[in-house]
Amino acid sequence: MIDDIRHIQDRALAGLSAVTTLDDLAALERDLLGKTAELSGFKKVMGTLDHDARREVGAALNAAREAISEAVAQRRSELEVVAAVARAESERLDLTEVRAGGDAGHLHLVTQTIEELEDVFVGLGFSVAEGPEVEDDWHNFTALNFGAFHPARDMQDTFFVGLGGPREVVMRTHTSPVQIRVMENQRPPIYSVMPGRVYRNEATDATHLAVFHQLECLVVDRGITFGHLAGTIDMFTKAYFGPGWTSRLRPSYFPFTEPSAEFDIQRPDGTWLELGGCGMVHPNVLSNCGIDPEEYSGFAFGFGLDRLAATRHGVTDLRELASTDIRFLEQF
Ligand code: FA5
Repeated sequence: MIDDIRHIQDRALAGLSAVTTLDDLAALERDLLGKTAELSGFKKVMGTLDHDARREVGAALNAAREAISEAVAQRRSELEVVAAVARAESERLDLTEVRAGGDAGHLHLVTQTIEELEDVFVGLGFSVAEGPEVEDDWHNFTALNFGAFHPARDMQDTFFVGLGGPREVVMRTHTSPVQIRVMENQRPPIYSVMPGRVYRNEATDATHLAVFHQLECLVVDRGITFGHLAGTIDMFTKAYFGPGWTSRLRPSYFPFTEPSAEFDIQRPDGTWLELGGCGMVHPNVLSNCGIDPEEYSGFAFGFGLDRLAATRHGVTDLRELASTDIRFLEQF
């Protein structure tokens, strides 16, 4: 009887290692360990045995059931791994697939716009600078002449980062902090442009995004006037859009420029687009960066790149620029 039990156990283990699916394993488990299993039949016979023989057969039965249960569990975990690999394989997306027609993709419209504008400004003798998107309060606000409780801080709804003290680290709300970084690290003459991504805690609509792009322009030199500012804005408007386009300035307020203005550009059809802010760099800002405002003056302007690109390419909803729809993206 003991030999029969061992024999059943050996056959069971061989059967288990031959099973290749989880369903077949579940069926085999029922056959081997269920009520109608061959091993269960021995229980009936045990009643007819004497005490010692019963103990011996009982121990052999338990050992066989245990060995088979362990082998079932072991085989189940092996087959689960096989099934998970097969599932992952069937769900695999080929992200390297080249689309029909051999179009391997191209730069995003906003990136193309940044590169084109950099070319315009580099051609005029400007250098290109960059700064971090996670900024400290000093560069994003304080050095730009926003006092601690200055109401103008609320002009730009800010995303705060949970680092440092309360409200000490922000996602930069504009590219103007890069002006500060340039002036802290470079002595005049400064002729620099600073493109980059900025963040505002704003509801999005056709003309507003929460993550968008600006290009900042900073000039600091001896004898810089408001006329240089107006001329530079008009010059780049024509260089980027074409000779039929013009610009205008309207009085405005920014804490870091004095006087300040907003500038609009006029399309050939006569309509205006509000594009950015500008002004003469405030003497406090120059002093904050260790530049003597008695000796130097400067101008700065900053504008929305997404709005600029959308206007030139006839995109009517800025949110499309953040979409991943290939039918939209491949037009540019
Ligand atoms: C500023 O951000 C100032 N730093 C500009 C500046 C620079 C002034 C240098 C003086 C000197 P403002 O918040 O107005 O200003 O934003 C400038 C431009 O960014 C806007 O005119 C607009 O074109 C664009 N812009 C602002 N908010 C959004 C938005 N939510 N989505 C898309 N574009 C935006």
